[in-house]
Amino acid sequence: MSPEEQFQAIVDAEDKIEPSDWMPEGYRQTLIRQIAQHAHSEVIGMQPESNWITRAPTLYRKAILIAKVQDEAGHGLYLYSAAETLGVGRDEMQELLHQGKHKYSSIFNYPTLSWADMGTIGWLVDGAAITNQVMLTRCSYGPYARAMVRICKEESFHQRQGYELLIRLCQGSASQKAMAQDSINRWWWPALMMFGPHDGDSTHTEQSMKWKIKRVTNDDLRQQFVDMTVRQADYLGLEVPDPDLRWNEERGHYDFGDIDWEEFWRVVKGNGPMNRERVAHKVKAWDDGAWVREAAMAHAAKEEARSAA
Ligand code: FAQ
Repeated sequence: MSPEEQFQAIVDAEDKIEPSDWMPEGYRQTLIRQIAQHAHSEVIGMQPESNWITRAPTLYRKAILIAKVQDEAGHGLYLYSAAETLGVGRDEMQELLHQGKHKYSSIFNYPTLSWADMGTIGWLVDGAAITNQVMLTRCSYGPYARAMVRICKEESFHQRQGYELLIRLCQGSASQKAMAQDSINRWWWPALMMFGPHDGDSTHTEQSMKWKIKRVTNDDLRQQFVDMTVRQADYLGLEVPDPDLRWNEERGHYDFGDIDWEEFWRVVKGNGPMNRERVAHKVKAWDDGAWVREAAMAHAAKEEARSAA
């Protein structure tokens, strides 16, 4: 058997590929791209919510929001570590993100305009993230799959806190319910875009499915998300902003309207409502934190010298 055939046999047998195993260069590069993109999304994804920490309406909600934003930082760190096992450096990944050569999820380029957005992000954005990430716990690459198990547990907690926040708003005054409706109006379509282009337009799906990096296609995941979420919107008494949404008895799924793909590509290519601000803020945080990284390195070097003495 050639190394390629041996590799594919391991994947087909549902065994894991580990960092020291032989792997095709394309597999390595696909994983670096996807895991780095995922890590960057977690880190940039802290910005829309951290924007509301100082304005949380109660101490209870503030504590929850701080914990959630901190969790996202932690997810970024597990994922950067998983990417590093493939031979890419953390500083290199930061550099590529700052230069606009690495992507992050389109969803984080939209502004958070009201307190209800904290609920909607938990419900829809974390909800879409889990729908996508449950399949990644079965990814063929061991370090990524294992990181995803832990991340999914935390994401499902995030999803529930967001939904609970919206339940409270929807049981509140008319203006609180209107705030929740306005929020779902703005986040519904961007949340559906998180799953990526239609399968027919997806560059990587076919190969990634063969390598068992992805286990379910973009369109199938999006459908799963719609089927789950519409019922949750009904329970809240909120309208999903899609006039074409209806239950299809024959398919056993909801039919839904067309996504604005022009908007999707505009945001992915760096021209969404908040792209420039998000990257500028990230670069500033990286530069401002340089002294912390230098101090940590100096401390580690001192410790090493002390234990060698
Ligand atoms: N945004 O061929 P495909 C979270 C790009 S974490 C931007 O279908 P693939 C937690 C794609 O990269 C959210 N770009 O690509 C949280 C490719 O371009 P490239 C992040 C997108 O990789 C919650 C091109 O389009 N989750 O939310 C997007 O097979 C709250 C063609 O696409 C992950 O990253 C997009 N939405 O499938 C944090 C999960 N979609 O790279 C804070 C892991 C596609 O060739 C607060 N990633 N593109 O230049 C994945 O599962 C996959 O990468 C997909 C895309 C499904 C996202």
